[in-house]
Amino acid sequence: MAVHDHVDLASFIEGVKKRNPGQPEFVQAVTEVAQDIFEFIEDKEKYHAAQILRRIAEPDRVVSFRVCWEDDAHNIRVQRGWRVQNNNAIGPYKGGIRFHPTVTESVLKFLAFEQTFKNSLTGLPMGGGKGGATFNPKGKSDAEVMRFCQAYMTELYRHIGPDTDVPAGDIGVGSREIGYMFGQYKRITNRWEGVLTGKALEYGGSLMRPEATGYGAVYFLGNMLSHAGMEIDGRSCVISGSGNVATHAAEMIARRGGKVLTLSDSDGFIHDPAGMNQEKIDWVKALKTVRRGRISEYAEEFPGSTHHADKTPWGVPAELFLPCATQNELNGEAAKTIVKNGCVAVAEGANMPTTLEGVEVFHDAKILYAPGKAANAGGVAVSGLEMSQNAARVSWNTKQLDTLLTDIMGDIHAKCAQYGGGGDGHINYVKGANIAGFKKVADAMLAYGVM
Ligand code: NDP
Ligand code: 2IT
Repeated sequence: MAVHDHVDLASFIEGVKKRNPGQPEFVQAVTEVAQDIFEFIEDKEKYHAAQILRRIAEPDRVVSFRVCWEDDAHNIRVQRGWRVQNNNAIGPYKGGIRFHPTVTESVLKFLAFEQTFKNSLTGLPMGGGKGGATFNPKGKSDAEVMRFCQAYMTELYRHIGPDTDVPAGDIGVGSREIGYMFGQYKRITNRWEGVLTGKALEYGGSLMRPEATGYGAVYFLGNMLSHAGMEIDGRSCVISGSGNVATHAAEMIARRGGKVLTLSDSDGFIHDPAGMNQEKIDWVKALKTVRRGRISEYAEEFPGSTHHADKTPWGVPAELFLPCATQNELNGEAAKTIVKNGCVAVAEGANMPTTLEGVEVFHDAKILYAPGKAANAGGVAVSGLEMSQNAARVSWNTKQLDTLLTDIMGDIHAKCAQYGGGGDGHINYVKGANIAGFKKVADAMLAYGVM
């Protein structure tokens, strides 16, 4: 057998940095995965010889395009849009679309890379992709959002399809935006097909999709706790964000007897020492999706709660933490504070919310720590189920879908335990998720030969 030159981990990371200048988020995501994969493939020549990790860390393609639209004051506006198709070894590219001013090619490449492992973990046939634009929906009228979404889809439609690439929502893209984009795809192609997920129920959406990411993260948290002989009931919980993922995570924590103390947005966080019940959470959902207001208004509405401008919630002592806003929102210092204050578990609803330093702090402290690619996979899993329902032209009920979601989150936990379990019974969920996610994609790629 031929003996191949193996690059070591340090040279591999150096290469990633060199090939992706000015893309720190992408380098960060690849670094985190590479550490575990190098250990796993050390004695497995076939993955080295076929350069599998090097190939997964090089997107199949990155499409970038101009999105031009007219605002209500008749100004011509120009934004940049992208679709990153990272890897379709195990199924059509699949992943959300993000509209936010902080969107860059680096951010979308990291998200599409992570998505590849996450989608593999769900057990469903979905490859990894991600898209987005530098558009900021905040403060825009419905008509402006509609014109932007139509302009974005007018370019995107030629790159996607139900068996090619199936986008969904992410930050700044919810039911309203999916509606405008799906309508435009249908108008251009004259085809009604399951090309997007996260659709409303009237036109092919799936029950449980809005809830799936937040609920799934809490199911995963529950699995971690019960594996360690604990439960959610009676425990305090700090959540960041106040969008789709955060509000549904809060709802399920409250339903399971936990006490949700905080929510946040990019202007600060609110602290409610009394905890949030369903009525308060419903109020936040309406604030964010109907009135499109700011979380600071919570403190005016509910006596006893306070707003902390321009601050993150990590200093509030609690046992459970669910970062559900955005990448790198929880750094090493915040992780130290969280550990010092007696945290038992962290489950990431957001994608890569913890910096590499923060992850190291959690690992050293041996708390239960689930990375986004495992804990927030429930959203894309139910997206996969939406694709199945669209393809079969059927609609499943809430009970069926919740059972499937519960089982998928349980299976992901089991895979993490299989590949991340140590001799002392402690599970390294990052390692487990990285290896289990990698293995399925890698083995499919080996089957295809060199491409
Ligand atoms: P939403 O747009 O519904 O909500 C995003 C929330 O995060 C808002 O509260 C927003 O505050 C806050 N936020 C966004 N950017 C920043 C920032 N730069 N700094 C501080 N706060 C910020 O998005 P989702 O809830 O859908 O997504 C949240 C996270 O979950 C993202 O990381 C996403 O990738 C991830 N995710 C989402 C899934 C889904 O199904 N929707 C599936 C899996 C993961 P503000 O209003 O001020 O912008
Ligand atoms: O990050 C994610 O997994 C999502 N934004 C959901 C992707 C999807 O296709 O449902």
